[in-house]
Amino acid sequence: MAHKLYAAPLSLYSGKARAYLDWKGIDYEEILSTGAVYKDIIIPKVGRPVIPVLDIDDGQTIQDTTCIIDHFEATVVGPSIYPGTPKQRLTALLLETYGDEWLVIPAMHYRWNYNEEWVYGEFGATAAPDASKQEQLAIGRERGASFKGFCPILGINPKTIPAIEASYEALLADLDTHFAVHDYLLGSRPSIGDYGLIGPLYAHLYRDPASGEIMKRLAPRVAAWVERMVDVKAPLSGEFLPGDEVPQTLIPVLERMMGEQMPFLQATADMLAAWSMANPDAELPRAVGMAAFTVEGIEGQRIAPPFSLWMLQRALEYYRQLEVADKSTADEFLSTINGALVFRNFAMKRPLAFKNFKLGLR
Ligand SMILES: N[C@@H](CCC(=O)N[C@@H](CS)C(=O)NCC(=O)O)C(=O)O
Repeated sequence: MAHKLYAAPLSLYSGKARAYLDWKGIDYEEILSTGAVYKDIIIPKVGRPVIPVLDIDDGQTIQDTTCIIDHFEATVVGPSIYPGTPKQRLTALLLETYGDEWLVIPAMHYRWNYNEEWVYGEFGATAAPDASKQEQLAIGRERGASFKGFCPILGINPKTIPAIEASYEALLADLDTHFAVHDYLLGSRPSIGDYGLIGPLYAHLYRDPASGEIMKRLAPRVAAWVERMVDVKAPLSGEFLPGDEVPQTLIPVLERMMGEQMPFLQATADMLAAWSMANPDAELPRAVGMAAFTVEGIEGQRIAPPFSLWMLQRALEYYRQLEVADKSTADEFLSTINGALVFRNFAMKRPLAFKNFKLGLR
């Protein structure tokens, strides 16, 4: 019996899981996350309405794309999407966090400010595939409203929008230069970093029609990378670059992450530490308040989710556990990246664990 992936074409993290499972050559069946599937399967198993969810053929249920990926990385022999060398591995882990937890900002902005009507239809077609187009639109408006409602709390507003667009266009330009030479971030094999980026860069920024038009016009090589990622021609193929090389073309991408996301993550970590002192026995909330961020010189405020810290913790723990020689290689590499000092000195006072579909203090 094949594994079952409960997912949807319009969903950011579904795109990440699907692209990975296809490259890894996993036998699975994708099941659309309709209203009935949420009610009868997802909510009873996971406790909240979220996709993607994977039912493994042994009866286990896995939620969170990183956990889905790590399950197969641990159980399927053959090529891995985790590079084995320090600079590449660190780059890949950092860019997973950047894609998963930061590029959600441009993804949500372009979806809701350029594709709103279209995406209501998509929400409706997902929730009730057998309903009429008109019914789907009505259902989609209702379901989509709560997602659209995330925009202001993600820091998307008239003051920040020009900066969010300028930053996204600069990122596209940097990635377009990179993909002129390399098929994936670190060579001819996709890494966990590619899977972090594909979430926002596929469903919202490529597949939503008005966003896709922008990407194809400004950065056709990024669009071609998206197509390579989601339409897998040769599972389990390719190699990472030899000699632990991280192409120079990725430095501006890492610097953008260090400049925009890393100070925000440190603010989130500080807020989490204060929150956990004040609420020693409470369950972790999805956000521990609002924190400031700066994009292209413009300051905004957005919700500060501990989950983003759990993602960053993966990179931090990898970096801090390196043996002496690898650690100095990583340090030398980080010293070439503007803004990376915040990462090197990151103060994560409250380590986190993600267990039984819940994030908690470790
Ligand atoms: N970090 C998770 C995120 C899953 C997620 O946020 N999925 C979105 C759809 S793309 C969702 O269902 N959001 C609703 C919610 O979390 O309440 C993952 O990698 O799977």
